Amino acid sequence: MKGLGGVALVFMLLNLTITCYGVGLQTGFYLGKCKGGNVEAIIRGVVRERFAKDPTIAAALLRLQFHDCFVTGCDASLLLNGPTSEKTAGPNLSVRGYDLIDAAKADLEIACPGVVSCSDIIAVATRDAVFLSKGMNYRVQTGRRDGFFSSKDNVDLPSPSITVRDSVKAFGLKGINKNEMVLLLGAHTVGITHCALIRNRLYNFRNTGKRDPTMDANLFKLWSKSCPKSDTGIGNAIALDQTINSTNIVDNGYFKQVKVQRGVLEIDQGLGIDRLTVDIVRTYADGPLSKTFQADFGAAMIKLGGVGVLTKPNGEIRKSCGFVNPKGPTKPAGLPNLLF
Ligand code: HEM
Ligand SMILES: *[C@@H]1O[C@H](CO)[C@@H](O)[C@H](O)[C@H]1NC(C)=O
Ligand SMILES: CC(=O)N[C@H]1CO[C@H](CO)[C@@H](O)[C@@H]1O
Repeated sequence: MKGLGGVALVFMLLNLTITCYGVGLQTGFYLGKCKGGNVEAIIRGVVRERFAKDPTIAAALLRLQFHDCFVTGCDASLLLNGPTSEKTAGPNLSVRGYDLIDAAKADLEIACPGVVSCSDIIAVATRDAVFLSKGMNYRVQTGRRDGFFSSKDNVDLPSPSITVRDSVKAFGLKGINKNEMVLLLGAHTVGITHCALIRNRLYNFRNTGKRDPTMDANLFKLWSKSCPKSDTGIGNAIALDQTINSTNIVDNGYFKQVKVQRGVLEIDQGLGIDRLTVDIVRTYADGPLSKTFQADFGAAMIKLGGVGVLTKPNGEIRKSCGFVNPKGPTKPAGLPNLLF
């Protein structure tokens, strides 16, 4: 390949590559695109109805969006069914909310078939659920298209015992900086984990045979009853934000708890101890940035929503979120798989 042709191809590839990393999203992408329908209002209606029955849907959707976006980008690959798709991987444990995305998709396919991507439904529904949970109505971006591939082998989600340093690295690889990472972990202001994921902190911290010395003594007492050493199964549910009556509220309570050694997962408490992040935790707990937590969390969610997105001409608008459309595009010979 020589001369201008080669240069043009390089530019084309560069352009496609950039497209893969979030350029091309905008707020209100669907305005005027759904016959007479208002896409975001239709999604909001479905989320409102569910939230009224089950406010834990906010936690479910936040986790669902994280697990989708962190693995091969926000391309709804997590939603695809199949014997070896992403949702069959270990960390899918207790990911919920698939049915809500399907319900919104069904309504949208009636209003305007083939227009709204499943990956955008995830992003909009999550924002709506955050808002209903007293978080901010942040300016969610849309314009994503859905991917064609999903494999459990791609699932590289961080473990709850990841070190802060390694977590910063892992998020960095997705284009998310340290400050944004801490804010995103602030999503643990809602929802639950299970005894199985903290048993090591209670009884055998880093193979010492002892408890995690950074754990608040009252929490240890409480949990040694509800999560006894003798249990082996998944165990009881434990609120990720130990603020009383705040499991379904999106606020900075998580940071206040982490600041006083009441973080739940090892990575949660790690944020409040490691010198890389301790100052960020403090400023969002009760320092100057505690007032901007909601806006900053919203901005971090927008950033997460831009990871590895597919926009035109890549990806597709799935008809059904669990399945790739029957006749996918054919890949022109010689172009790398990544782009198709
Ligand atoms: C280092 C990064 C992270 C790790 C290691 C991690 C780990 C975990 C674990 C182990 C659970 C509990 C699962 C269970 O017991 O069933 C959990 C729950 C949850 N995570 Fe994370 N997480 C991380 C980052 C995030 C991010 C970035 C978000 C969203 C922006 C998020 C949102 C949630 C939510 C909302 C729940 C509660 C789910 C529910 O109640 O259904 N997490 N996370
Ligand atoms: C938490 O909620 C329960 C039940 O609604 C209520 O009785 C209790 O007073 C609340 N506690 C606090 C600290 O708000
Ligand atoms: C919904 C779903 O696919 N769940 C799977 C999650 O991962 C476990 C362990 O790999 C599977 O057994 C589940 O079927």
